[in-house]
Amino acid sequence: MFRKVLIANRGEIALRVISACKELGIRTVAVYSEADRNSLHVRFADEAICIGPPRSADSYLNVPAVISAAEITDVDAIHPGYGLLSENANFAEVCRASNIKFIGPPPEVTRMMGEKSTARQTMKKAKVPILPGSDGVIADEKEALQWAKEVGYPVILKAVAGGGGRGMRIVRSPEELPAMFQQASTEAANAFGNGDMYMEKFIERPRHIEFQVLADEHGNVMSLGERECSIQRRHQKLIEEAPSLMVSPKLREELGKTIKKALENIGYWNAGTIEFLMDEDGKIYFIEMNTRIQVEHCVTEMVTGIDLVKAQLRIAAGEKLSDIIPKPVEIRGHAIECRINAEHPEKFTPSAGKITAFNVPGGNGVRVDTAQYAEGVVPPYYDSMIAKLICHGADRDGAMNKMQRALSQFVVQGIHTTIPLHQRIFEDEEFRSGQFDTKFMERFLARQQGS
Ligand code: MV4
Repeated sequence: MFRKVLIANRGEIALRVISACKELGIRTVAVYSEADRNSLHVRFADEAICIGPPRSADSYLNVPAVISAAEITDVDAIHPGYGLLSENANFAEVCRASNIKFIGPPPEVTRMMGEKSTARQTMKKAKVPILPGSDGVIADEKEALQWAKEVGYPVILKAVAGGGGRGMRIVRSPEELPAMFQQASTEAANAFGNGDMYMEKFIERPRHIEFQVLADEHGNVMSLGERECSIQRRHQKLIEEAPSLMVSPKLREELGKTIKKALENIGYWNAGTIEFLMDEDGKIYFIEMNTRIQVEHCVTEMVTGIDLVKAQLRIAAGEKLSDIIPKPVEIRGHAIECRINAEHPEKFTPSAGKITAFNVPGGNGVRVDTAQYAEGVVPPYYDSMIAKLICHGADRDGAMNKMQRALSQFVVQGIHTTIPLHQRIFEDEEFRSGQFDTKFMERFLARQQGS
């Protein structure tokens, strides 16, 4: 096992990784920006190094600064958390060249999955269901028109280098396609330095369902079931749950097997998430793969009892999956996570500042992952998520009732948070029924306006 690990992140995920390291007897090094001097990840790590000014580009994304910190403190490995450098294949390559173990998949696989149309073709080859669409990159608008005719309108144009909802255009007729293709491609070239586009059949009201996987460095892959992540606003997830009401044990088992084979072929290792869209008929299609630990990993931990971050560390240290998870994975009960953001609950504007009072709920089946505290400060430079509240129940109703109780005991004063918004969602009949899709928040907010 590693002797010492550097955590190249901040906030709740930095603390989460420090916790996993502590439980495995690994020493920890925090890195921090000038805005994070008083952060808990700095206080709870064994060592801490300031790597630059507040803006992420000048600190947490500064590869030479992070690598220097790792060399000065003589760590064996770096855990990147999520966001920031976690899916940066160049960073993983620099780690490799510096003889520091990157806790994540090999850079070749990260780079391939980052190219969304290549990821699509790779999954297709491995018999993972994909949407009808283009084979690889579309050369020009003429080819785009041909693909759209074959696939059938509506279609969606996506940037090969995009993901997470950026660089997409829905096209409903051949008349509007040429202009949209040019617009989207120019936008993608400006945003990502790559204007390549691909195309898929557009699903009007999809559900977002994703499968968690773990893979060791000896060729073994395991599926840990799915999460339902359809409650989103502007591609920011607000609530996630596990399992999905829409995934039958048969689908879970069969898709799990297909995913396992696909990732064995690719030579994947460490933790990963395969994203799918589910259409109105319950059919499921691959869209993207995330090669990192995700924000919402906790709901999977709650229903499987597996510590995913400890598993990441043990995998990176060379252990076998069969030693880390010796028994068949069982899905027990139901877990729901609320992402608590420092935002105005109606205007969704960021709310940075000093927290004056902070009470975290607890009790059986309640988990709070946060790096915040009373008198803590939410800086304006980073993501607005300040806490995750995760509740586990025997079934979905039990988890929802526990969440309502826990939300009512979660006190944050001095800044605005999304807690009141979450409370209203948990009173909503459509949400409670479990029969929703990715358009839920639009309908919900319209209903709130009306009442
Ligand atoms: C789609 C789609 C409909 N049809 N692809 C948005 C984020 C990116 N990961 C993929 N996205 C979508 N891709 C096809 N073929 C609709 C979306 C989409 C969406 C997907 C998941 C969760 C929320 C969403 C919100 C708007 C659009």
